[in-house]
Amino acid sequence: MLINKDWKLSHFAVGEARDLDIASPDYIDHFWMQAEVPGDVHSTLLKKGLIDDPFYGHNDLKSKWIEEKVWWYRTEFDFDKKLLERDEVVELIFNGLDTFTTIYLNGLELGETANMFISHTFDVTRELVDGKNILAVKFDPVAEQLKVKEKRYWAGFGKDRIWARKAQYHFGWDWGPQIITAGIWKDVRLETKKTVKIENVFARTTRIEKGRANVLVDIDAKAFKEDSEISAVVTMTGEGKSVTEEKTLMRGKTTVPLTINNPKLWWTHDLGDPFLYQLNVELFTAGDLVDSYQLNFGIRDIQVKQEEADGTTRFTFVLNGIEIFAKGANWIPIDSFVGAAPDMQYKHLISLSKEANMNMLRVWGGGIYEKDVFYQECDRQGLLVWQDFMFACALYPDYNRNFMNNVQGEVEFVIKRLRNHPCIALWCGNNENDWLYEVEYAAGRITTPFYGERIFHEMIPGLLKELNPDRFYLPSSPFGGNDHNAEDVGDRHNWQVWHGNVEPRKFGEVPAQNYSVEGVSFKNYKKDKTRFSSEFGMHASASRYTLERNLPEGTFFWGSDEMAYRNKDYHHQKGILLMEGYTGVPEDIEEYMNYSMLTQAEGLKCGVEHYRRNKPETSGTLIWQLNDCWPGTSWSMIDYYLLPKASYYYARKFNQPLLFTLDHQEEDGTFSLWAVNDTVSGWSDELLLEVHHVKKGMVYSETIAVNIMGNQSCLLASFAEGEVLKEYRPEEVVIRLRSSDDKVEENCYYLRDHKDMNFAPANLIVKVNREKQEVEVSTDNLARFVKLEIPSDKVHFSDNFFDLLPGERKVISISHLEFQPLPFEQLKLSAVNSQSVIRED
Ligand code: BMA
Repeated sequence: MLINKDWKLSHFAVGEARDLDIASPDYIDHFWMQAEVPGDVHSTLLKKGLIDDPFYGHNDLKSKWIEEKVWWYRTEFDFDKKLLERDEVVELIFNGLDTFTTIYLNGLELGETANMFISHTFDVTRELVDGKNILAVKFDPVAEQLKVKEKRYWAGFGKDRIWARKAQYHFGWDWGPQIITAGIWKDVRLETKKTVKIENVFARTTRIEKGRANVLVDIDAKAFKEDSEISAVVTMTGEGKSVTEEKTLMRGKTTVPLTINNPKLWWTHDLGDPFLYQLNVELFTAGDLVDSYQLNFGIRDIQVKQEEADGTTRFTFVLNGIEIFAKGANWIPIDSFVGAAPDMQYKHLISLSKEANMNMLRVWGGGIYEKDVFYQECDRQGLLVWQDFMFACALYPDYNRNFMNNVQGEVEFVIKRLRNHPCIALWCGNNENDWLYEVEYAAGRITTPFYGERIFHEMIPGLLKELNPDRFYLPSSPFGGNDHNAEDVGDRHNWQVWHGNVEPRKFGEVPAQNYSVEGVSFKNYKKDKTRFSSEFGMHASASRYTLERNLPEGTFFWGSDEMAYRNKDYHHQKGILLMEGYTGVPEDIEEYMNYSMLTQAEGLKCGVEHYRRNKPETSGTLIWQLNDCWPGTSWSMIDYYLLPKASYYYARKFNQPLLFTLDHQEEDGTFSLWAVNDTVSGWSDELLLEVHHVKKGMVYSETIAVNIMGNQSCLLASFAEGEVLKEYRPEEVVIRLRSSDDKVEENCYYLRDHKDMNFAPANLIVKVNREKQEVEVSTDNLARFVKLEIPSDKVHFSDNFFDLLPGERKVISISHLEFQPLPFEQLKLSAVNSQSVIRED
């Protein structure tokens, strides 16, 4: 029985009211407002019109008072105690409470909670009454809880947060506002259990051989009556076939082995079908079914290869024996108000990731262990998950027993909750703690021991050994080598680009930053021979719609305070330097939107294609970052309203499993052409190398035979610029690579930075077909970075931010992710070099 309805909400000043009075069944809450559960206080107040949207302008500062109050949730529900059988036990379960609460049922204090990341269960068999029951939850202000804690040592983005087992980004991050939420952020329910309940099921593939797979299912049950004999029936169903095994439990536990003949394996979507079996566990006592549990289960094997036979280091995920190149992005919580975020949003973001040919997402350590829908969708859509534990960019008080007990409970809970998901490829202890500790220590900014070390290097690996021994564990990200961010071992975060870090460095060396055009340039990616690039990226503007919706009137201009407020990163000059090197410095908001998006898109393309050419020495690219938690300016590829930036459309191309890519050497004016094959089959094709003049169209072409094996990157040919340009100037041409039978999407390259190109003005013609929701775009001269905009959230274009070659046309289909009507009359089209746009409806 869900208890998500009829919740009421009110607030008090600290010390204003007596807790037991408010918790009492007699308390009059008629004057309280209705609250939505799951959700949070801010979202409820916003819905009621009691606060202004915290994302608009500087409104987040106006809602700070919310964080200082004591918030109470109360609800009333009916329970028919007469229906309860003698042996039955009733549990009250809170799936998620954010964060410091005290819970009362019918005026009785059940307990306190201090961890947002776990569920809280109470046996309330005796405390429930027949008929009307009153449940009350008090949320203490986070700051009140934390103000008594010492904060003498290093933590990025605010020091208080380290004591709170609450999403760390709530305390502010370099891409999101500081909004400290409170509330019942997941379901609340009552569960009736008879004699026995299933505590946990752990299902895993232990062996895959030709024609069969072995699966073990551990069952952990709790008997409420000592003498009950319990038996388990386990059934695995898939493709119309089932396998069933039965076993008796000993002291509440058993392991049931299943053999699946001709198993259908779980694959990432790019390699096959993410096939899921249904696993059903039923417990019986004396012939009665007493509890059951269902699970979607993928049969698959995943490893991380760290060394080749000859000793060469690697960081390669191996799925069912196939080495894969991981392509994807870092996932941050999808909202500052994550409890109120709809499940649909998750489905969209994961579908969009899949469409962009991503096969891995990293759940980053400063957010939350994601909601169930996230992992279910990744299982279903065939994306792997790199799962961090929720610790980021700080030292954590591992010397404090209460804190460590809290963390231990969390780690155990999370491992058990997530370990059955086939999507989870790796566990990672934290985000950047090990690396940054060492860097900050070397810089003399830290003098303490590495607090937190015991969590990542003792507690978590210890618990994983017991609870999930077969999954790879990385203590931190980045990790491995000298220093932790080294290229030759483990994974690496490339923050030379954007943050200007001077690397490589070695343990003990004083860190340095190079804030210059060259220092932050995305061309630095090409020097990076990392084994696995798990973070790298750069900012781009959010979409026009997103900005206009949240900037107060008169502030939508480049250089306004409001625009600066959207950007939570330190040293805003970094973004300007990056654009200065590639597009030139923007002079107005239009240029800023175009230049920042173009720089991000071309920069990520430069990085990812370089890393892919270096396969398998480099075996993965996780871009920082996929999404946003608010309508801000950040590294995201998709903004808060699910409007993809240019980099997203580029990613669909630079991530495609079969890729033709051009590597331009600026120093000597040569370029080479490569084919990268991430599929397991061989690839025979013809690469068409075409040189197009911005006005005259194709001026050179050549066909190159391609014959490469599966899972390979291969150099095809090298040229001096002059060989293909002939009399044409490099500032006036584009090189297009495509496949003679259109097996791959075409890919365009410019041999000069955007600021040095010499485009001719383009005159565009747009034909809009509203019925088919399509537009056809054509141009005379080359149109660079053709952009379509419609003022709505969740717009889906079949392509956007593309180049149209002289005299060519392209049809784009446009839809809303939730099939809402779109204002086609407000469709805007432009290119960075467009002179005129003629629209024909
Ligand atoms: C890395 C991440 C985040 C941060 C990002 C951009 O350090 O792990 O902490 O938001 O870079 O600076």
